[in-house]
Amino acid sequence: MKKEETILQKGNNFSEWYNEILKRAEILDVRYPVKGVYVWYPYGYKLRNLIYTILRSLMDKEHEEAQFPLLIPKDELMKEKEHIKGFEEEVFWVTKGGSTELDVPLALRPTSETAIYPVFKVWIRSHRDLPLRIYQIVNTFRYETKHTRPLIRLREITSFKEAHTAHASQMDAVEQIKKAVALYKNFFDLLAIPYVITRRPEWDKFPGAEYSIAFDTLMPDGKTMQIATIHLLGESFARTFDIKYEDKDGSPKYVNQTCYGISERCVAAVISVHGEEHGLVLPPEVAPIQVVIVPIVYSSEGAEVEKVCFAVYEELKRAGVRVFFDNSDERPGAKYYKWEMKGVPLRIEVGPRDVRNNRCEFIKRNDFTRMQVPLGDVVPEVKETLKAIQDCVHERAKETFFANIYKSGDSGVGKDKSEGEMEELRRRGIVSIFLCESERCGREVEERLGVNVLGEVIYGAGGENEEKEKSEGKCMICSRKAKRVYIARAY
Ligand code: PR8
Repeated sequence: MKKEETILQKGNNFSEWYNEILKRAEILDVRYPVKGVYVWYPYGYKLRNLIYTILRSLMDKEHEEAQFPLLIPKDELMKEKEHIKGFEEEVFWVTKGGSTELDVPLALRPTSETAIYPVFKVWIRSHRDLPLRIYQIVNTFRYETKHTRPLIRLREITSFKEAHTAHASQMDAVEQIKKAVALYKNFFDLLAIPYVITRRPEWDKFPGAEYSIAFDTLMPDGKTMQIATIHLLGESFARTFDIKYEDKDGSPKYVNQTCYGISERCVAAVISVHGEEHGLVLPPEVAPIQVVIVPIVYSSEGAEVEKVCFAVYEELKRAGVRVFFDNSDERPGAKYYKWEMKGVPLRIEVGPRDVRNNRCEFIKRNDFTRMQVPLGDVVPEVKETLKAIQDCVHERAKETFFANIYKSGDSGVGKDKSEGEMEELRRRGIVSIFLCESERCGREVEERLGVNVLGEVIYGAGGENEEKEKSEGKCMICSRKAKRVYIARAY
């Protein structure tokens, strides 16, 4: 590609690249005058909707979609002690109606446990009502004090998919956790986003949960981003909100609960992981426009070219492909630039010579390779090529991701290693080390290396076998028995 058509190199200054691409590809307008609150452009919103359509279709297999209120009365929000301790500083409050002070201040939901569980209490009566599995896709509000970032750290999370389930026993709830992990794996695979899965350390679990499992991906600057979490709540919320069911033998029992969530960070991941210096590279599964047709019209044969383009357009549309025919007055070069920036996976060019030879030309966005295709084969060739692009984008992302997961030796990282080696580890993507469960050792690693402890490895560089693969050693700080954990600089 020509030099002037490139934008910033994403590796060198990811933050600048990211902000530039959100603007130029028309994903998000960041000019709204409230910190951490942004506007979706129509193109960005289409991308968001396609991603959430996939998520919905996966969720709908075993969950029902519902919708709960945005406002939570203060007394409900304050009920679960651990939960509110975790969220206290992040809550936005509504305290007035017009000029009248409200009797009970209302919180804008930071997440909806305390809005949903009082309703679960009245919905759940008997064992026949279980399992109950609902989800909603709504906006939530968090008064984030860390540096806010579009799609990544928001004060208004616009696309919070939260699932809440209730079960008859802990065993059933744990089974649900496994299903949620499988569902999220499936989801991120379709987005071609690689991930590791860890069990978060005790001190970093969701407020009120027994344990938390998280998916993290790697951003181009070497920092990880948490893209999904799954929490076992056990009976803690059921006891607080008195959610009981009558068991088969007539005895009252508390339900056992789980919840799990995904935000528009999944859109940020698609943009950041796949994009490059020419703009977005969208996996065909989620591309608002999968194919753009560009006529190359210089000569008297223009009308003929347009006619062929239109026929190809009609044929692809009928075949269910998301196709756009760009017959605007712009020069072809300007069109290429625009659609490359927006990440359209496949461009079809038709010029006078192509028309004479009854063919067209395919240009793949992911590697800019070209191929000539007979007009009669366009539909099957497009379908095959889109599938190949999807796989290729995924493979490339996985290659980069797994090349940036390192295993440190068992001899200890902090203690024995030189400053140079420590700096190297800090700089790298995800590093696996041995660390015991104590918060003191975890915090020490975080401080000394300037990283975050992601947690015990459930699914990592070794795939499903990671656990079996030498998963026990000595803690790098205290030398006690320890498990493999991942550490990384995290968003
Ligand atoms: C729960 N309750 O709330 P979680 N901006 C963008 N994305 C965010 C932000 C933010 N400020 N904060 C969190 N996320 C549970 C599960 C119902 C559902 C994203 O869990 O607090 C992160 O990817 O862990 C996080 O993993 C996910 O939302 C769920 O939030």
